[in-house]
Amino acid sequence: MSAPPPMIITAAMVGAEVTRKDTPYLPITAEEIAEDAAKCREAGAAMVHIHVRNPDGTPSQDTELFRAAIRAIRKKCDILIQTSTGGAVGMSAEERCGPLKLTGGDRPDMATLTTGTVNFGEEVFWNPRPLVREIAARIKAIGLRPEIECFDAGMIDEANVLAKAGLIELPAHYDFVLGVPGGLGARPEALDFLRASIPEGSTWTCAAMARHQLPFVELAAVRGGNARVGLEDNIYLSKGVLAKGNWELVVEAVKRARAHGREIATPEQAREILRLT
Ligand code: KMH
Ligand code: ZN
Repeated sequence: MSAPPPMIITAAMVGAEVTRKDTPYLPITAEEIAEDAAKCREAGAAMVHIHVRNPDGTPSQDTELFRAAIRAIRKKCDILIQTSTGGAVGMSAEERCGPLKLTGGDRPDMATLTTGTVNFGEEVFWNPRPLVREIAARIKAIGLRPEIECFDAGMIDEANVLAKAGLIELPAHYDFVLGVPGGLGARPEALDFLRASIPEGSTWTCAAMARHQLPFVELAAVRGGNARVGLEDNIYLSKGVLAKGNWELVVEAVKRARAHGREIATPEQAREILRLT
């Protein structure tokens, strides 16, 4: 059997839900995001998944805040930048598409696309089909490939429907988001079912929540996939010990991936693996 490709480590740095009360290490400003992103790159991350925040720390999908963050990151390093179109629960499609208004040198390298509705803690991450089609069309219009966010198995089937409608291309890249309360649980057999369900030639990343994050880096490493770590999904390096930044979670992820014999992808290799333009 041939060796798996280098493993892509993504740092989900900011999110929309974690606050400075949860962890003082959450980056909020463009400068803070860029500084942590550069350290993530140094530690081995090939990509960052970013949200942005207003100066008071509340979640935003504002185009100009994304522009500032993207410029600040690119000034410091060559890490790939994936912007969220999920935003925060309750945001409109228009609001969520804020980063997709960035073109030319400020265009992100990739954007997320959630293909179905899911309970999200005590709330609902609302993704009705017309909204999903609209976001998919807008990602396509600026020439990006989406990362299909799968909080549940049916979201893979829905991606097939979008492909039939010409809104995304297959094979695609999927992110299996496991362990969100209300979504699919972080169980190894769930991961195995999902990866067996995606179209031939597709690529996948696993983003497991909270205490599952680092163990699932190892499962992904063994299964030849990729992994996402970071403060959006988990603020702890170990039980009761806060990670001192996204970079510290990347350091640990890289260590665990290497222990399972995986090489770590550079941004250039990740661009090729993910077929990004
Ligand atoms: N904040 C969640 C409601 C994404 O970035 O595409 C949605 C989310 C997904 O984080
Ligand atoms: Zn996100």
